Amino acid sequence: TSEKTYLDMCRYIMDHGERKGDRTGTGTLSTFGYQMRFDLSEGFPLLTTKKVPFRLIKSELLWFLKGDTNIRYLLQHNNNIWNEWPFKRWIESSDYKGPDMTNFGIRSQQDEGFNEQYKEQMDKFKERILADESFAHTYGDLGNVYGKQWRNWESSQGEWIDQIQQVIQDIKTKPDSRRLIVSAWNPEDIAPERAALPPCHVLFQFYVVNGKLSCQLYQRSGDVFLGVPFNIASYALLTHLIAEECGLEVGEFIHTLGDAHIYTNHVEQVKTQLAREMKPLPSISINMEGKSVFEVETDDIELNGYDPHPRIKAPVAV
Ligand code: DHF
Ligand code: TMP
Repeated sequence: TSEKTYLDMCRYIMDHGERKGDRTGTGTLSTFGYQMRFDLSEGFPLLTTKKVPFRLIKSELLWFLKGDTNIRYLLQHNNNIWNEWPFKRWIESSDYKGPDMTNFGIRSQQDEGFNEQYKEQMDKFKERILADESFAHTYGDLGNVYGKQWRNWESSQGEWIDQIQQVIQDIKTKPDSRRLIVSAWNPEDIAPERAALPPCHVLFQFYVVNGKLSCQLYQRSGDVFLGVPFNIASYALLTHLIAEECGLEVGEFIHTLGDAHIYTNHVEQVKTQLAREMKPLPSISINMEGKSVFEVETDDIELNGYDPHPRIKAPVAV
């Protein structure tokens, strides 16, 4: 089944991954170049060997599709998955006057006293983003990340390109096209002052045959335990949404990874997960009734028959 291809990748990296250092100082087991294929007609590829919070995947994808890059929308939907990166910019700014938060990602795991201080500062930061619009404008924005590149790519001529609108138009009018591509990678925008994190899911391409829409993603860097289960479900959902809008059935999602890694502090969690039995995949239903993919709301997307094993916690490398 679809889930097995993910578990096979985990096993492969555990057995054959090379020890490799990384930007965050955590350390990884890593392999370069790995491809997974998910037949979307078989079921929705949300892992059952651990609970993956679909609610967060929905609100993150709708946030991208709105062209939004500010975590305020995510916080309004009680979604905390992007908080660490704007928080990092905040505590490194001259406006921040609280206790020293340098290297909070690693220190909060090692020092319980510090962890208390960190949680307090993070809570204050979140409250301020929600309450203070001008603070949110300055410190809640991730910069030129997915929402910007997908919906508002800025051309050298000072024009704005809506890649999602354009690719939908092309799928409808030229389904045989071999140019059905959306790119999030803009070499001009990967400098730290322009984007909090250079895009991980860099480029995707659609393909139409026999009335079915398939999608392939190239992801330059994949956190196999934490990020990748989200990425699989997110692109599967995007494929469903665009297929629905274009009057097509869903085909395959093909996930191609560059640096596919398991962080050394996720190894025990991966072992726990690999020891579990897979369960049947859930399905999704989307109620679009005359709405475009840009107007869909979280309540229009429903997950059915999801009965996963319990959640497995793991720290995120910042
Ligand atoms: N950095 C790193 N090192 N790994 C990532 O996966 C990652 N992902 C980002 C941004 N930066 C990243 C955006 N996506 C979680 C999942 C996806 C994600 C960020 C974080 C995460 O922490 N998932 C938890 C649940 C979190 C919750 O319930 O609030 C999980 O257990 O899956
Ligand atoms: P990097 O920029 O040094 O590659 O660090 C980014 C980390 O975040 C890396 O572990 C990959 C992970 N990641 C995902 O796996 N999926 C995502 O969607 C995002 C944004 C990040």
